[in-house]
Amino acid sequence: MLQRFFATLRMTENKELEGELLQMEIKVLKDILDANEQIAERNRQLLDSNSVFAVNLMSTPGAGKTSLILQTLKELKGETKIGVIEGDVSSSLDAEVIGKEGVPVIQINTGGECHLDANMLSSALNALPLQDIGLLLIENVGNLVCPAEFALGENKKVLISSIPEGDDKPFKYPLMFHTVDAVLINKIDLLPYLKFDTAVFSQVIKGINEKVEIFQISCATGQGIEQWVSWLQSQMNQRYGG
Ligand SMILES: Nc1nc2c(ncn2[C@@H]2O[C@H](COP(=O)(O)OP(=O)(O)OP(=O)(O)O)[C@@H](O)[C@H]2O)c(=O)[nH]1
Ligand SMILES: [Mg+2]
Repeated sequence: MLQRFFATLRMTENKELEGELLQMEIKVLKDILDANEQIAERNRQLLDSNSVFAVNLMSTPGAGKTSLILQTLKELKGETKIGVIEGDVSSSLDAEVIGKEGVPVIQINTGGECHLDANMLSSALNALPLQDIGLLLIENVGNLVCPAEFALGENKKVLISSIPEGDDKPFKYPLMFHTVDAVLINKIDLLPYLKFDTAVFSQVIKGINEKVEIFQISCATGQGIEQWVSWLQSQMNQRYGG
């Protein structure tokens, strides 16, 4: 929103003024990200003091974030106490779906913002019974740009890419692919019907981010969910012990 505001201001014939406005824009954005990082650090400390492992789930709209949360709940419900934060521009539809599973869930409506930020997360954390939670799944707003820039205080960032989106997204949104710890290629049950080269896609992602973990999953059939969940458990164990 802020970037749009500055872009409009910069639509001037005066090159000197345009340069000054660009500098001002860069400074304002840096200040916003610095302030966000400070709050994210406080969130990190709060989560850590309660031994809560937090995962920030990001994707385009409809790639399967809520479906993945449901599958993860199904696999882990007996073993790990899970809390969920649902981020959407508006509505509480996803929180209602998750709430039916009997886990604590908080809906954040960003009211137009295309991402969650650390301040929004801080309010939601205050409303959750953190002492009773071992794993916190945070569904970010569906977007491949802004969520990559705003730390929340999470332990891991996970991107869900889905087959219908096409395999060119790492070229178009490199920061997102560079930022995350794992990429889940979802909807692989649709591979027979759509053009998507998973081998090339994985190779391109590794070129951007050599440490990233890549899983092929289907939230519709359950394929690959076991591998994702066992990676998640190993990350939690590394952080807080088994
Ligand atoms: N075929 C197929 N459909 C899937 C799969 N995973 C999710 N879907 C469908 O994709 C649609 C979107 O899934 P959601 O889980 O709501 O996606 P989301 O990322 O939470 O969507 P937003 O919250 O709106 O951004 C739904 O119709 C799901 O049933 C999958 O593995 N295969
Ligand atoms: Mg959703």
